[in-house]
Amino acid sequence: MILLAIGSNLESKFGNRFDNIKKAIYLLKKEKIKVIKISNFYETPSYPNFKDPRFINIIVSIKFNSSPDLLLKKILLIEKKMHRIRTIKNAPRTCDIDIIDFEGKVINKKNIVLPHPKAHKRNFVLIPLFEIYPDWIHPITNKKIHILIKNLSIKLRNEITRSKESVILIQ
Ligand code: PH2
Ligand code: MG
Ligand code: MG
Repeated sequence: MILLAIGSNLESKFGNRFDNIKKAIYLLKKEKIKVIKISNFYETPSYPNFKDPRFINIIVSIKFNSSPDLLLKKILLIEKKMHRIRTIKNAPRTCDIDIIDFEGKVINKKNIVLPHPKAHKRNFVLIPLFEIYPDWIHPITNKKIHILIKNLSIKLRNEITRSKESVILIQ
């Protein structure tokens, strides 16, 4: 299973935060990346910069028959097409795509760390992931996702809301 987290907290020429995520999913498909499941949209504050615009986040699972490096290359290309401008760390962005899990691989390289090193601490990863894969297990700690969610602070569990808007997956 390959899991991606997609987030947006800035409008772009393609539209609002929801439009940006939909456009990113469209661009994944255009890159011949098969999208298998999509969670609902979730809204959270921007961490750690609470004064920045709030994020919309989503988790998708994909089928991709090549290496994590090639996937990362395609992701960076899509972020560029989404007019993501890289300035300071955690600056608001039109589109951020992170690889959360790539078939349980554990990789520690300069450009790619798997599973995503913060995945187990992030409400905007765990809650949408639980929605589509309630049996997911963290590849390093082997903890089940419901345990990881239970380990989040009450604050983190409360400050995430599911949006009414959703993506309909047409295969
Ligand atoms: N991504 C970050 C930093 N902070 N906060 C939220 N709510 N959602 C994100 O996707 C996010 C973040 C770094 O990529
Ligand atoms: Mg990120
Ligand atoms: Mg990223």
